[in-house]
Amino acid sequence: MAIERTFSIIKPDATARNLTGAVNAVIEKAGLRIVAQKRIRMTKEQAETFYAVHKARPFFGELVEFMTSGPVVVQVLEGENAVAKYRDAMGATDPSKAADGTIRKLYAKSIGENSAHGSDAPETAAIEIAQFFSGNEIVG
Ligand code: DAT
Ligand code: MG
Repeated sequence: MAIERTFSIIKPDATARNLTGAVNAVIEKAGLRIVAQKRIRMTKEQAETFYAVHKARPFFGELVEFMTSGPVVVQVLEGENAVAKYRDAMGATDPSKAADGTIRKLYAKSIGENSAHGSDAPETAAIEIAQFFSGNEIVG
C-alpha cells in the first residue's frame, strides 16, 4: 500500500474543550504524520462547499452552523493507507457506536458534535485538501 494523504478537521466541540493535542495524540499513535495544520474560523460559504454532498439532508443547516460556531483545526495526514487508517482512528459517526479508544468514543459529544472529520476516499481527500491548503503549506 502506497503512502497516502487524507484531510482532517478537529471540529469546534473539540477546540472549545482544548482537545487539539489530545486528538493529535490519537492521530500520531495511529501511525499518521501531521504534514500540514492550521487553526481557522470557517466561513459559512466554506462549510457549505465542504459539506455540499449533504445539502439535501435534514441536518445540513445545523451542521453548517456548528462548523462555523468556533475555531477548527484543518490538517493533512500522511501515512500508509491514511484514509482508512484515520477513519478507523476516528470511529463511527455516532459516538455511541464508536469503538473504544477512537477519537469519537473518547471525545465526541453527539452524532452532530463529533469532534473530528476524516475524508471517506482518496479522491475526496484530494478535493478537501485543495479546498484548505496550497501545496507549499504541506511539508511531508
Ligand atoms: P462522517 O463525518 O463520519 O463522514 P457523514 O459524512 O455521514 O459522517 O456526515 C457528515 C457529518 O454530518 C457528521 O460528521 C455529523 C453530521 N451528521 C451526520 N449524520 C447526522 C445526523 N443523523 N444528525 C446530525 N448530524 C449528522
Ligand atoms: Mg463523511
